[in-house]
Amino acid sequence: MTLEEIIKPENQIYGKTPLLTETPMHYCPGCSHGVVHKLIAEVIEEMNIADKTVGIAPVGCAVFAYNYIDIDWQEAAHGRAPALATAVKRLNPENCVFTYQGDGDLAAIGTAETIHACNRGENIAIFFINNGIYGMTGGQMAPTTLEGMKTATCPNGRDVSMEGYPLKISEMLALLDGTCYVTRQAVHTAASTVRAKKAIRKALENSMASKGTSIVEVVSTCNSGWKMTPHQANKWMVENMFPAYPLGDIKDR
Ligand SMILES: Cc1ncc(C[n+]2csc(CCOP(=O)(O)OP(=O)(O)O)c2C)c(N)n1
Ligand code: SF4
Repeated sequence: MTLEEIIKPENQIYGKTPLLTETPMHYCPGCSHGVVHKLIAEVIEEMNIADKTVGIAPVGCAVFAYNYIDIDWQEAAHGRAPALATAVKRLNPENCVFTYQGDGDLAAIGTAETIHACNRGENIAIFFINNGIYGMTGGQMAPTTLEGMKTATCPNGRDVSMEGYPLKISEMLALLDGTCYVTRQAVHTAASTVRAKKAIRKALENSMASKGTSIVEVVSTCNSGWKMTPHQANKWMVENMFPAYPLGDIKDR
C-alpha cells in the first residue's frame, strides 16, 4: 500500500476542527492555552452554535484568542471581560457567551469584575487559565502563585507573611449564589483533556440555558515563565499545583 493510499480522509481517526483557523498560534510550545483553545473550538463545533457564540478575549498571553477560533469576539480591557460579557449576553440573551482569562486578568486586575458578575449570576461561561503567574509580561507573581514559588518579582519564593496566601478563587466563586457550575480541570493527559472538554461543554450549555454563571478553571503550565521544559512543567504542575488546586467539580447545581 502506498503512502498516498494510506493518507485518505476515510482513514483519518483525528482531524482539526474547521472552527480553528489556519493562523499559526503564537503560544510557547507546551503551553496549555493552545490545548484549551482547541477544546473550546471542538465543543462549539459539536454543539453547532458557531453562529451564536461570542467570546470575550483577555489581556495576557491569550490576547489574540480571536485569531484562532472562527466565531464572533470582543476584546476587553485588562480584567473587564466579565463586564463586557454581561453586556453582550444581556443584549443578546439567545447567544452563548464566554470569557477566556488568565489568573492575572481574572484573579488580580479583574477580581471585582469577576466576583460581581458571578454574584449577579450572569448567564455566561468563564474559562479561567490558572498557570500561577503573569505569563505575558515576564512571569511576575500573581495572586495564584504558590507559597515558596519563585517568580520574577519574588525570586526567593512567595513569602505568605508578605504577600498573603495563594488565592483559591474558584472555591470563593462557588460560595456565590449566582454560580451554577464551578469546576477545576487540567489538560496534561489524554484523560484529563477529555474531562476538561466535558466541563467546557457543560459551561457553554449552561450559558445557552441561562442557568447562571459557570466557571471552568484549568490548572495550567507556563513553561516559559516557570523556566522549564514542557515535560518538566507538566510534572511540576502535578506535584505542586494540584495539591493546592485540587481537580474536580466544586459546585454543580
Ligand atoms: C490595566 C492593565 N494593567 C496591566 C497590563 C499589563 N499586562 C498585560 S498582560 C499582563 C499579564 C497577564 O497575565 P495572565 O492574565 O495571568 O495571563 P497569561 O499571560 O499568564 O496567560 C499584564 C500585567 C495591562 N495590559 N493593562
Ligand atoms: S509565556 Fe507562558 S502562558 Fe504565555 S504563551 Fe508562553 S507558556 Fe503560555
